[in-house]
Amino acid sequence: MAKVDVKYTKLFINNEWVDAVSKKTFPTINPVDETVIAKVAEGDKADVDLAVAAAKKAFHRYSEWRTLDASQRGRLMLKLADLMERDVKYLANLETLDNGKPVKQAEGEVLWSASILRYYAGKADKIFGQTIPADGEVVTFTLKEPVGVCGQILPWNYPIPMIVWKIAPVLAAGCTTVVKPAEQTPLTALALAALIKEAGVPAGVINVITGYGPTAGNALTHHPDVDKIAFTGSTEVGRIIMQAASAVNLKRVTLELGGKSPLVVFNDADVEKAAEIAHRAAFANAGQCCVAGTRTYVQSGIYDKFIAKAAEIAKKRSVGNPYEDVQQGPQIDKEQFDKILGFIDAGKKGGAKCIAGGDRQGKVGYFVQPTVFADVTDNMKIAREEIFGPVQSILKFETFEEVVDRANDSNYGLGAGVVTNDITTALAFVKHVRAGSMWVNTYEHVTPQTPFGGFKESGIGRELGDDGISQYLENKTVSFSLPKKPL
Ligand code: TXE
Repeated sequence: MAKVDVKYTKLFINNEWVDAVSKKTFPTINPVDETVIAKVAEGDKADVDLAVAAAKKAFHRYSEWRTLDASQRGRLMLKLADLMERDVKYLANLETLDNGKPVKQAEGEVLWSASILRYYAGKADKIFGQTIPADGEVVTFTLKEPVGVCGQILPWNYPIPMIVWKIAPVLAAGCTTVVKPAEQTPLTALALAALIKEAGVPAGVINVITGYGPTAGNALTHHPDVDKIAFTGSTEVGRIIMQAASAVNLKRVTLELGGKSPLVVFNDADVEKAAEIAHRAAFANAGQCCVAGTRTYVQSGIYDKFIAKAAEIAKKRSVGNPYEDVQQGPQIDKEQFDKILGFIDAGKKGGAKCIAGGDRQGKVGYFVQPTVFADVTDNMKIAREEIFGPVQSILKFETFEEVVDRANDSNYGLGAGVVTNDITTALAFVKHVRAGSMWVNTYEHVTPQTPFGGFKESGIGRELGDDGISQYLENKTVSFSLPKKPL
């Protein structure tokens, strides 16, 4: 196991490291060997109040942050991206320690996150309104203004990318924020906070409160001085957050929630390539991916060949110590591990055919074998609910119309994929399947420029791309009365 120095375990408020008001701490666990890595400050309402006050002060109309040129906000973001690249090894090793993902993958995620900061850095001084030919004797224009103090609640599956997805548009738009990382993975958010300070971001602009959802998270979503909540996590908590956001004031809300995304393979596809695409779609990040393509629909003409290949690839997938050259580390925690094994059990008992994996791996740590079920039918639990683990369900279909209906028969609508060489089939599929991201002959291609988010119960609003920043802006309309209509 690599030795990683855990440098930061306190709350980050107003660019200072402080203990929780209660002095309480909570343990963060290494999912490889189930040992305690560190004790981290357990923030609660009193700490959230302090952090929101700091964020509010930093958003005051005459503050350093509000009076900074927009281009300078971009410069700070570029600096932060450079610092992330400088510390890529440290950040990746820390991420692997806390989350369990393979360290090579973690490195890629740090670099990808830096590219997102750079994308939004370029936008900082390109946020502007319109002039509008309004009726009457007026000159009318709009101003795009920062939405204000934000509260941002993060999941544990991609800790570094998730904090960057959230803070990049905050910085570009000129907002301020209080971030609450997931309790399973608090360490890299704190390491990033240190870089935010080093980059020169003024005090109070970004604050990080580590702690639990029902306490710290709840205080943030109910705080009267928070103008907007951004959340990534389960649909269940998404509903709670939406209610909380309207309980005290009326916060703007963006939600990025769960999924049960379909990937459809037509008869004309190359079976080997299609099985590889489907494998990556289902197993990336140990299946802990909101857009994971976990419902693999395969047309009957190639079904038998496909399932044989899918099982072969899954059996070869390397699982083990994430500091070694493996494709998959452990699941995040005991709760998720038990939940996934429960789903595997339900798959077996429900009549699906387990053709790869089907059990835990080893005796210590939260490792699960890459598992493939064939002959899955639409009403089975494993075909309907989000498993969030390395489990692929393969279902057979006959016709285009049938599979479009079945793909859409879900409360979720985050991602969908299609593998075919027929452009008409691909475009018709893209048009008729209801999901926020569609991939043709590939899967999970997410870039800084591409809006990301869900239809139906997979969420509200979009992150990344132009849409991502618009969720951090208010549109103010200004009309000047004139003695006569201007030219
Ligand atoms: O999520 P939670 P959990 C799905 C996936 C997974 C399931 C449960 O199916 O198996 O959710 O995971 C904070 N007020 N996804 O329990 O509880 C919490 O502290 C305010 C999909 O980890 O939704 C954490 O910071 N905040 C997903 C964050 O919400 C609250 C990624 C997410 O935790 C809160 C993760 C409350 N009342 C899980 N309760 C994706 N979309 O990628 C909890 N939190």
